[in-house]
Amino acid sequence: MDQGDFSVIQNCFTGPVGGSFWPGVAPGCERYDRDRDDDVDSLDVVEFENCATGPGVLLDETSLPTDCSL
Ligand SMILES: [Ca+2]
Repeated sequence: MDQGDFSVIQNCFTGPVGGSFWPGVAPGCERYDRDRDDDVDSLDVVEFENCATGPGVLLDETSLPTDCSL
């Protein structure tokens, strides 16, 4: 996960009340709703950032960054 992924989560960002065009999150944005409460808000962004690895570095699910949970 890197800046490229961050640009995607920015496009999926709904704020705490969910999307204005979609009920909940837009199609394709479901994986960014990390706490599964039908929005992509700052709490989801923090969870996302906890799993950041660096430019071009794939997330290794067998060796997650310290604060990352999937
Ligand atoms: Ca959420």
